[in-house]
Amino acid sequence: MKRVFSGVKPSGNLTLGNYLGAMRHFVAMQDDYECFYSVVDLHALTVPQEPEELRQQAISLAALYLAVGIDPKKSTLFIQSQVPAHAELGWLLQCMSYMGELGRMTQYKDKAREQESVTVGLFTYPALMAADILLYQTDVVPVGEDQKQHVELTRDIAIRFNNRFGEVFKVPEPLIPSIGARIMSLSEPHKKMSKSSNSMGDIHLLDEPNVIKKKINRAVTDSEAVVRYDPENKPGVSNLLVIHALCSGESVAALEERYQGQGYGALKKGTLEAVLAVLEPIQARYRQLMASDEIYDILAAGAAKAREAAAPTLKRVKEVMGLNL
Ligand code: ATP
Ligand code: LTN
Repeated sequence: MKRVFSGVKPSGNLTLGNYLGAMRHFVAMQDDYECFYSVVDLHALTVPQEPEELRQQAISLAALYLAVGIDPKKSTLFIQSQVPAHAELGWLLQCMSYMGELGRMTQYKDKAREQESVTVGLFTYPALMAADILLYQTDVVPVGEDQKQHVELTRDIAIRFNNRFGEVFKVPEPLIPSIGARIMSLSEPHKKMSKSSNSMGDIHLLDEPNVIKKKINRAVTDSEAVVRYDPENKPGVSNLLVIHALCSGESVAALEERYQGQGYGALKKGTLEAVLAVLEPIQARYRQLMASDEIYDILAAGAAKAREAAAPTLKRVKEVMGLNL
């Protein structure tokens, strides 16, 4: 079976963007691939975190992985910091990465602008992400559009490493969904919906239904009053159409047809119903999981499996680099 790896940072409340652009696909891939899914807490540390909050967010994210449908019998779910090979290979790959290529990463440039002081970890983060992926000899990395550049860098690092030291790493492919790879903010539809922005434009997976209603009702549209998919000229309306389509399982074209001649009120009402139909069952499962201790056992077993799967690659890397005295 081919292998899948992907990770989500425990850096805030997950958004509908995380779900539609990434996690929904994680669930769909479980039957056809051997999947490794991680709560990448080491990555969250690239910007300041409160220790207690980070711990809680890591557990909450693990519960959400399960609530959206990750099945621990099929997939390996684990917390990154419980598998030391990530940090170890991360360092080795930092020594195979160039300042120039890391400096070109757009996520770094965007996040660096938002920070008062920028840590070295924020800069070298893509080398750690490459380690996450390459440790498991991953074939496919399902991610949203914003992570494409990092997966491409991972490929470059893997190829460079293999050229220098021999065929150690599988060179992975990104898998970016054709629709929903970049869900936009409802209030600023030219920006991506983001879990760390804390605005009315972001629908969180754990938002109360009345909060979601308020956010969708206030979503920015335009003055044309025509429901048409045109991301360039009608980013707000197009974003609502994509969210609606992905949540209700209909095509964007079918929705354009359905809402023809109706105002944006009808589109927003339909979008709200579709979003709640997806999120309410997830929220119910999440509450159940958080009320039990089951999750700790699942994560301990996941970490043990991940440690075992990661060990041969790290051993081989150390051998070829001359670290096996
Ligand atoms: P932050 O805003 O804290 O940087 P993030 O949501 O961008 O967080 P992650 O939580 O690590 O970052 O993202 C997990 C996955 O969700 C990634 O594959 C990412 O590409 C995807 N993703 C994030 N935001 C969106 C979005 N708005 N639309 C589609 N996919 C998204
Ligand atoms: N960089 C990603 C999170 C991430 C990831 C990974 C995704 C860390 N390691 C490995 C896929 C594979 C982000 O910021 N969203």
